[in-house]
Amino acid sequence: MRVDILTLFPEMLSGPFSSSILKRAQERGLLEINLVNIRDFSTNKHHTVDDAPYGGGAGMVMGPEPLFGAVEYVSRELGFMPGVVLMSPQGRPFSQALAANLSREKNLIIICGHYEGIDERVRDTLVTDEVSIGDYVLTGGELPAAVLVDAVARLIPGVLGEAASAEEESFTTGLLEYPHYTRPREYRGLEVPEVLLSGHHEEIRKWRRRQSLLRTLERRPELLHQAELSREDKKILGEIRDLLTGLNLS
Ligand code: 4HQ
Repeated sequence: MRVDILTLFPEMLSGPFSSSILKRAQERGLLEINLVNIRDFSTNKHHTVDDAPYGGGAGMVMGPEPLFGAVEYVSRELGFMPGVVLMSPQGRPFSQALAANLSREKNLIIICGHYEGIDERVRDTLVTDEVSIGDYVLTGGELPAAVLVDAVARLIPGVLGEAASAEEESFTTGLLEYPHYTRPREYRGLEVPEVLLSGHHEEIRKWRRRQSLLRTLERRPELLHQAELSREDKKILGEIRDLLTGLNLS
């Protein structure tokens, strides 16, 4: 996959893609990240990219000209117009499902806005997908773009190891992860749950599933409505609910 990221601050994005798994994905030719400086497409003499809003008010708005210039430059290079994603708090909430859909694309252009945002005509004519990474306000779209690319890239076949992608399958059931432990078996008096040391694979599997369900019920109960639950899961949840009812917390 090739991703062209249009930004006024490319230096904000060189770090996140230069280490670990995303670095290796680029070295292996599975991922290509192109940072495009929007300012390079300003045609006025001071190379400005923003202006005061029509109708008045505080702040500045990124004008259409450099953004159209940058998108048209990239699409001409590609020979076609790929999906154009705008990072914005007004976008649709980013999710694992959206990451999975985007990971099937050959190309993406991502626009990182700054200041009060971008001229609405860019949204109306160039943007195919407006995406928010959460209900909080950042200074620009660069960190959201890094989050989106990270979540998408790890789903591209070959980017994670074989074992990790099989794990992915089972985790995409929509539950929270069970607790993990490694050596030593006792640390400062804190012990690893006995079942994990037992070597009883079926008991370990059941314990982990129960922990996942318990954690999800406690922390993110709304996830249980979407999750794929087996008969066994429903039985375990029933038992947990009975236990909590028995305690009669109130
Ligand atoms: N911004 N999810 C403001 C975000 C954001 C978010 C990006 C800040 C756009 C103009 N983007 N600029 N949350 O807060 O995607």
